[in-house]
Amino acid sequence: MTRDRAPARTRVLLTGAAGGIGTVLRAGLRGRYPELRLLDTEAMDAAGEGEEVVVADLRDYANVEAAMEGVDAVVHLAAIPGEAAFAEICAHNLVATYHVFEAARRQGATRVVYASSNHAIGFTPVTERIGPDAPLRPDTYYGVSKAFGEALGRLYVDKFGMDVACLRIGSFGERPGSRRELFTWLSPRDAVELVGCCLDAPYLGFAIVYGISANTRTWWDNPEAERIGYRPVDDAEAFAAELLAGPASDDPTERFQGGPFTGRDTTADHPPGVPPRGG
Ligand code: 15L
Repeated sequence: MTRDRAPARTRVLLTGAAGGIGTVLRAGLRGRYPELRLLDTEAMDAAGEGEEVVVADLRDYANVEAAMEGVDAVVHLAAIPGEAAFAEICAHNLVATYHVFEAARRQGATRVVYASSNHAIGFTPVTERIGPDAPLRPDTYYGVSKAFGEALGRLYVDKFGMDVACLRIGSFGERPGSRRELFTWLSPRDAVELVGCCLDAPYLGFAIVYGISANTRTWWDNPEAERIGYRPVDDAEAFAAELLAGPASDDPTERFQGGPFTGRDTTADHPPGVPPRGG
């Protein structure tokens, strides 16, 4: 099924609104939809015109269902944004994401824009060019949690007819900060544009979209981005001379698209309360 007209959005819920990407989206999407409901566990700047602020923890389902009332689309950013003990990832990324999808379904929000990550495919070698259908190769429990969110999105599309975009975000920031980020950079203005396209596209179905700027160097084919009308304008190449100066590194994690996340990370080995094997 396809629809040909952009859906009218009255209220958009943004989770993780106080975070780095959330703050940029808050400013960039302001005024584009009649009401932006901004949710985070952290206190935020007071609501301006067309904004509501909700301080709540997504691990508690009742909070999520209350925040979803009257919402017709959700941008779900809230998560632990990197590797952590599995128990923490489980609570903040897996359980909270399930709460968001389920509350959306129950409250009649038909569209979810889910902040996935390149770390869902982080163990893909840098010698490979991949698209949205590439096999999942998570590089951390964090990456596994993002793969879980994508699978959950697929379920809610197939079973309940929701529209879901999973954004495999690369490296968000004012500018790329490393050689790897020449391939993975997503600029703030392109991030706003990308999320706006996901909210406004007449039809999403299930879309996996790489969240990157118009980088000259890329590992990722992005047909779904084109389909929803995303036209990024920034290119990390503008920083290439500076980032490529100096000797190349022989760090083995640079063989994989997930970069440093593919290295051995001991924080994830022994969740609190679970003794190391043999310990
Ligand atoms: C991510 O998913 C992280 O949240 C962020 O901190 C960066 O590490 C980014 O990926 C990246 O791959 O550069």
